[in-house]
Amino acid sequence: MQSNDMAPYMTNKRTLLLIDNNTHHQDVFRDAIADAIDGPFEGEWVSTLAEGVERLKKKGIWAVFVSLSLPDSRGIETFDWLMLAAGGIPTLVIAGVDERGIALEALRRGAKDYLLEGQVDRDSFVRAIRNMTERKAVEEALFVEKERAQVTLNSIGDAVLSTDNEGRVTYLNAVAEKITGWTQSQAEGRPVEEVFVITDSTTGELCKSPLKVAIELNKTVGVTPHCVLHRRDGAEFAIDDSAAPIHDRQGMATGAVIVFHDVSVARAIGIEMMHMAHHDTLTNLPNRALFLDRVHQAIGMASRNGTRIGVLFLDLDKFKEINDSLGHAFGDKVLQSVVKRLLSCVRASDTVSRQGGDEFVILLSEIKQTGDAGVKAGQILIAINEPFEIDSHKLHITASIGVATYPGESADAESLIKNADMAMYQAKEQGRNSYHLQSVTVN
Ligand code: GH3
Ligand code: MG
Repeated sequence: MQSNDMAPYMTNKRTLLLIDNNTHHQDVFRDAIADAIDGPFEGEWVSTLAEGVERLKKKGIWAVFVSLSLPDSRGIETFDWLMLAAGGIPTLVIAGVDERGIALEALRRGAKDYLLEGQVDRDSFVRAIRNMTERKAVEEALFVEKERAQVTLNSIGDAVLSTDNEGRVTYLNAVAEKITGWTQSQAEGRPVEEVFVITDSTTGELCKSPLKVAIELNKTVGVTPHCVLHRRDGAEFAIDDSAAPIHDRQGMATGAVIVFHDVSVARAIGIEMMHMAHHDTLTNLPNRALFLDRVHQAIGMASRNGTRIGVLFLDLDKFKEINDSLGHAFGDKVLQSVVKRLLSCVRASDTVSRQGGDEFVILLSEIKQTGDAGVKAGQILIAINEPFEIDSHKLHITASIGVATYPGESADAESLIKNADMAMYQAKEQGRNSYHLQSVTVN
């Protein structure tokens, strides 16, 4: 409804128009207007449809009473013509005593009420005016309420989407339109699964619509964990959502509403922070904490399956000299190149970790016998011994490696790493560029 249509209702007097050539009706209409209690009202009357339509064009009419037997028009057509001219103005029809069927048809087509000719007296007009006033007040209150809700829903940062009981979309606010890529008019009446498409970010499987779950369980359902919303153009958004059933006054579910918001940035930051908390920034390798966790898990698996694991503790020899002669930044590049060599020596299921400085630890998650860990240590030494070419410098690097295996002398992850560390010191003491297998040194 536009504001200029509302203007007449804001003036003090409400003008009622009677379109009827029956003089008795005109008289009682005049009396009823004088007696109507919700006024002040003023009345105008004309005798033909043509005059009525002309009057309506001039605006300012609050409600229309129209007879369906006019000199220039009869029956339901009269009402249809009037509706075209009256727009949203509430209309009451006056039908002949044997025209109840036509009156009911007029109600179906939008008339607010009807009077049959035999009942037209002052009191029936007063009652009809009263009913119209009350209905109008309710409609206006609803209109204001709806406007308020609409403005509120479009002002909040969250997306809001609602459906009817069959899961067909009834409403989207502006944010929901943006995130789903569907406008209100495109989405209205479509199955919600078409408009609000969500999948589980870990399995990629389609999630059941939280709106349908809310209707089925008849209660509010919380966030669908890790879900991703697929916009109409294919873009994806991580979202948090919560859905609730909508009830009518009798408490019956009439649909559901879902509130959701884009958490892509927050989730990406969370994932990044999680990664940073468990990885070394220079090499992007798992750090000490994550490595310890992997060794815990590997020990658990090995004891369940009766298999073996090995831990190699590696420290570069005389690395400080590289830093001192070529600079710390160059030293960093050397560390990164060493990491590439180490990764190329192990299986994907093994873990290479940086403990700090020039120290690395390697978890061999499945070895057949203790000696296999030593063999791997030997292969790594050979790989490191290959000359490095970094920024046109050719370098010869060596490393010392300590080896500990499970089951063996170590009962848990911490002692396994510590024993490998101690074995590494043995290798250093016994000349570097070697590995030490707990009690045996190999050059
Ligand atoms: P050793 O043969 O006994 O292992 O002697 P080393 O010179 O390798 O010295 P050590 O292992 O005791 O110390 C490692 C050195 O690595 C100390 C420090 O100068 C250097 N370092 C530690 N962290 C970093 C880093 O992030 N980047 C660089 N470039 N150097 C580092
Ligand atoms: Mg060192």
